[in-house]
Amino acid sequence: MPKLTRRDAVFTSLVAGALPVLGAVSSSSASARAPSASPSGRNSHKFEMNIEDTRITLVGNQTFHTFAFGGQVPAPLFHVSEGDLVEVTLNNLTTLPHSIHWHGILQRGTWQMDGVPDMTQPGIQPGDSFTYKFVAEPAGTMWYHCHVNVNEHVATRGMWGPFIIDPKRPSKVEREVTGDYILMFSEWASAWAAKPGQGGVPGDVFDYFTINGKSFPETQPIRVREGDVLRLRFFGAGGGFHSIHIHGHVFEIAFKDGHELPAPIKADTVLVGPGERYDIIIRCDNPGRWMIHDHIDHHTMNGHTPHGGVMTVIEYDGIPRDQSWYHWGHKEFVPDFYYEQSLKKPHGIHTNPNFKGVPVA
Ligand SMILES: [Cu+2]
Repeated sequence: MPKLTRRDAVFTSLVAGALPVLGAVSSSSASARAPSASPSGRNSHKFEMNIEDTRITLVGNQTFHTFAFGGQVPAPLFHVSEGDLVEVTLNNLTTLPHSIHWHGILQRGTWQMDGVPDMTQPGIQPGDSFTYKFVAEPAGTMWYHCHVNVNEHVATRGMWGPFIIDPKRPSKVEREVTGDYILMFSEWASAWAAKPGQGGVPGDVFDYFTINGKSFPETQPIRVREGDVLRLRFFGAGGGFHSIHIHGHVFEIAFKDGHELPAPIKADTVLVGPGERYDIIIRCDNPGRWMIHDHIDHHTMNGHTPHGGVMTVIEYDGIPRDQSWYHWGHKEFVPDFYYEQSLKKPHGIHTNPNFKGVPVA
């Protein structure tokens, strides 16, 4: 096993090679090169990803030590088609063992790729690498996370990212969608912020709450036009519940854990539990400025300060944003905060500088 020192080489495209499990593939990388077709007619993707010690900032001065896939929280977006072949080589550059569980992916015939330490594989030790190979199925909103000491690594160290599998045949509502957004909810106990290798224990006091690793006002607005049809993909990425309420609209809960519901549920609030995904469809038919927030009320605090945490806003085009009292009146808008631009790019793996942490020596 060569010593891995490529902290900056978060992703590299691998050269074409033979896959003993899945057959021959060629490369697909963060540069969004088109995937290749294997002899079976499936597209194939080959990625490499590091796990790094990083420090992210949730909001203000509140930082947190993370073990970050690709150096970022949330981790890079995997976006592929149903039935694609995926090969991911994971390099552990940290000082603790890790793995990846591909949550929601069936691993038919590849149960050894399920990423559970001492159950399906040994943990990937510091300095070691492991290559996962599997078929991307079923379609839907899936995700990936470490499965070593999940109480710490998933609950408080940010080891999670989205894995979106497009269906071979999109449904009617999927064909209507004009904007696709990823919102991963989690919570943080600041007592453990600077104590990697510890924390995530019963009785923890969670005092910071985030969407995609940021607390309001470091979250971003969702900017829409009247007539847009939004798909918001909610993920319970940490160990807590999040009761997500949207003002001014009746949305449809259309997918549960990636699977389309036979009868969508009309609602204005959806409770997202740990590990769950809900995809909701919002038809933008009510111009204005509308809150999206966690209705577990203290999840809208940053420590002891109200007006933070899991909050964002739907801003319609044409509604003035320059009122002096509007909290985000002079906000510098950061695109792709919800991977909404990456999701429109060709299939592959998509990094996101918004989520990049600072390396920790
Ligand atoms: Cu881990």
